[in-house]
Amino acid sequence: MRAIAKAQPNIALIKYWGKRDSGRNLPAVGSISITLAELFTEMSVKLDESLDSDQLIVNGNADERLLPRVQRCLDDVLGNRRKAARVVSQSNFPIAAGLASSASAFSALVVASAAAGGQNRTTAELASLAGQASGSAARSLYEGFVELENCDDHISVKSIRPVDEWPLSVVIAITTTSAKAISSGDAMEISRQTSPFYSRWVEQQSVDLNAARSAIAARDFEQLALIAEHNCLKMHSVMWASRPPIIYWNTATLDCMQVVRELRSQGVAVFFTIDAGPQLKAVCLPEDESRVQDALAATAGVCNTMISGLGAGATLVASE
Ligand code: 2P0
Repeated sequence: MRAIAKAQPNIALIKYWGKRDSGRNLPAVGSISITLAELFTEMSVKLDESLDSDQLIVNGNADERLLPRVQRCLDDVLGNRRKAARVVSQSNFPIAAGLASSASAFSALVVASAAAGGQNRTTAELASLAGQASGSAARSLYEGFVELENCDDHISVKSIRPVDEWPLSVVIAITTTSAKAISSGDAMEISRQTSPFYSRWVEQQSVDLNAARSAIAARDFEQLALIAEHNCLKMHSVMWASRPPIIYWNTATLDCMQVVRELRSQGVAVFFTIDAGPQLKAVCLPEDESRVQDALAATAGVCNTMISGLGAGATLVASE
């Protein structure tokens, strides 16, 4: 009746932005991501009939704001006649600040709650349930390079290259630890309804997915760099052209982009990507990670840096 799961966030190289079915949280586009190794969320779920109601503790504090979303996810996994749950989540990185904390949190939540309920679900089922809670969470069930495909009425997720076949490093430049002003779910909806670029974004995504898939298959860093930066800037262009505009960057985000481009012009294999927040993620070869980290740490406005390799999908740590 109690289980603990651990999951890592993932960083999209070809991004998910927009939903085709908000009720079932189905994405409008496919995406390709890398699952990280060193950042993680550990989630404990205890089903306990002596509890009056569900409880959620995030990093040591009761979290009433996130509770309804967690309850919906528990209902999806266990059914709404389930016992009350005590859910305790601990992450080793800032949450709700564009570091994909919902991906690690909800993928860990589905794994832990299914195990606490004595269920034996396939990874594909768990990914689908995680995706209902948070689109990007479906990818954190899988290791290394992961593709989420949009099928007729469901998603299909798989690892397209395991970690050991192409180890890369990710250097994260944290430019603020405050929570973002607008959730990505709300921002996606504003983009869908108001951005003149949204329909083109959706139409063109398969071209970017094909290019990234080929680059990953060939381990062609330069091609992956070009398509990932293009796709990231295109997603942010969709947001900037929305009404009201959605601008997640700060000046340090822009300075970090310049630093990465400068390093690349000096021959360092590195590219950037930025999600729904002001943090910049620089993807590079492991031998260059210290150089990239030093350059980003020395950039004005960067308050912290973190390094991660690529890692495994969500795992069950304990169940009793
Ligand atoms: C991604 N993002 O592919 C994109 C890039 C942010 C920018 O998926 O509404 O928290 O819960 O399905 O998964 C962040 O959105 O959104 C995200 P919901 P989620 O990683």
